[in-house]
Amino acid sequence: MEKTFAIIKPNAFAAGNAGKILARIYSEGFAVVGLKKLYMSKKEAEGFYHVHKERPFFGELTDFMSSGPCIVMVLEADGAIKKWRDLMGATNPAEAAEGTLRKEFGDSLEANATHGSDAPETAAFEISYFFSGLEMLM
Ligand code: 3AN
Repeated sequence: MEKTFAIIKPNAFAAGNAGKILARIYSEGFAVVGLKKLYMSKKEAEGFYHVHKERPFFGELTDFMSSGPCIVMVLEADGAIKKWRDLMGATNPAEAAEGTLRKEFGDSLEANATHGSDAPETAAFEISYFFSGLEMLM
């Protein structure tokens, strides 16, 4: 079993879509091994997205991620990293396929409803950034 890190971003949380997204997570067969609501500070968002710090959208992205509460999660499944990215769909909701979370709940490239790790190394960093071992007991 593989673990991945996921976020229900501030736009989806504020719109009241967290429940629908969680229902999809369960119906697609993920185990939710960690879950909490938090309101990231700007500094916490900058640390989380440090790999993007040279990108032109870094300021806007970290402003958005610290603009309201979100839900951070650790999801487990066979091939969880790819499985979750497939369920999310393309980064830009306008390009995301029918039936994906970003198509249904994304508002823009930045407010694209969900985040997911893109590789085992990033999943390990992102999980440990937000969760302790104790918070993932099953
Ligand atoms: P993904 O989340 O699909 O792996 P990345 O890693 O390319 O996409 O981008 C990280 C986050 O940065 C995305 N979730 C998206 O919200 C945001 N982002 C990516 N490109 C842009 C852009 N051109 N303008 C604003 N935000 C962007």
